[in-house]
Amino acid sequence: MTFKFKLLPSLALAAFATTAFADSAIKVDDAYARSTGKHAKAGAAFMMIVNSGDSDDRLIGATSDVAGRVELHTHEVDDNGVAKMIHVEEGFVIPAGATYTLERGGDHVMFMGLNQPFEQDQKIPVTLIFEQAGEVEIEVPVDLDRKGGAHSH
Ligand SMILES: [Cu+2]
Repeated sequence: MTFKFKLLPSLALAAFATTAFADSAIKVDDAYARSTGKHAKAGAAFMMIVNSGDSDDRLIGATSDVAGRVELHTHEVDDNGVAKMIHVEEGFVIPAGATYTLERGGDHVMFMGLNQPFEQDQKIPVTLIFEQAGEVEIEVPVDLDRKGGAHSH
């Protein structure tokens, strides 16, 4: 009988943890990740970041066990019309009440030095680090077939 009593507190704790996460002003929708080819050493993740809070937040970094380094990147087209990726050290401002989109040809989370190439439907654990919301842990499904915008990575 005591067994049942011991079980209850941990269940209550788990429920609390879920609620705490749901209360965060930051929510991530429609995330997916991709890498190119079987020998890819790099990959990228794209997503929609929803800030339902009253104050601006800022995505300042990301970490993941799947890669040696994770950076926040954007694309810029230089004077010769060549698109290149830039490491955005100051991160991305997520305005209050707005949705900020990381998409192909634009801002993205970059994985460098992959431990192994991404496989279709694999879930990539990523911790996003926000100035206000702190660390937000997400799982990003790999979708190699997904079509991007006009630009490819
Ligand atoms: Cu990049």
